[in-house]
Amino acid sequence: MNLSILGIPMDLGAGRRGVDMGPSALRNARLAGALRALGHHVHDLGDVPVAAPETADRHEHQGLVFRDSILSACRATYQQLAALPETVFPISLGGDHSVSMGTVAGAARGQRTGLIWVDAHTDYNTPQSSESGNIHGMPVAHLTGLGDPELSSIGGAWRLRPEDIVMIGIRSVDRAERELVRQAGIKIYTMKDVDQLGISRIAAETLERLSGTERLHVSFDADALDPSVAPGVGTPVPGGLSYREGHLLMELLSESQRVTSLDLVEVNPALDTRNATAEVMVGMAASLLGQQIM
Ligand code: B3U
Ligand code: MN
Ligand code: MN
Repeated sequence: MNLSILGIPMDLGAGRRGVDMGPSALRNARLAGALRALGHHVHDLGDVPVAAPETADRHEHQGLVFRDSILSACRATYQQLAALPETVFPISLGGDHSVSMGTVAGAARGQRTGLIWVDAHTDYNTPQSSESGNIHGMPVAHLTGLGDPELSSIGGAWRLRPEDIVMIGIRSVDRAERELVRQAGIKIYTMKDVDQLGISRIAAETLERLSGTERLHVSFDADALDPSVAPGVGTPVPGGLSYREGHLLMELLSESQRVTSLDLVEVNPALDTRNATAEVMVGMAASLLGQQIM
């Protein structure tokens, strides 16, 4: 496959600094080499320009911290990805999860797209429901058309349908956010569901549910994994996916040959131990892109 890597060194959407170094950490953990070893053609597009928090206008547009700078970076991300040939598989490197307002819309190429959101959090806050004002807790709501009108139209008139979203690994949802997720009808697999059903059944149900979509995007937030496996994240939540649960999910999605794009986000090297979290995430990408045990 032709893979294109795009870095979005963004930490404006998160409550803690340092996640802007995620793209460097993932490249340092030999992302491109691991994927080339699987036989792919890998092209690195470099990084999208993102304002630094020290110089950006924090101006809290209706409670949205750094809204204008995040909007510009997500628009630039969208434009780069939307311009790629349809046969190219984009891998976007965050950055905090606000980048996905641009990556999912761009990778969709205007088509009906299923979204597999692997995360401890549902990231379905609106500016009204958010308790923090941090935009990385809001990307999915904006992708479905809720919230700030400009953030929700980064991909023009294209929208993600709530019935085309499946979330896996969930264990931290704000009170008002929970109501929004329920109302929208998004399919959620909490960690309790992972424990009870097992990840292989969840993968099969997810693929079945999203069988009507033309494209399939995986957005992998490092904090979906247990903090013992992925310590370098800004908002660690105990009780996450094990190393093998993460890999098995990626392996089963890989077998389906239906996934068309990927995000690796929320890797924060400033909070990591010897780049372990970036290395684990590179492993997840390799499993999604065909690496097999035997
Ligand atoms: N739900 C909280 C916390 C949060 C969301 N995503 C992350 N943290 N990484 C919020 O701020 O919206
Ligand atoms: Mn997230
Ligand atoms: Mn998260």
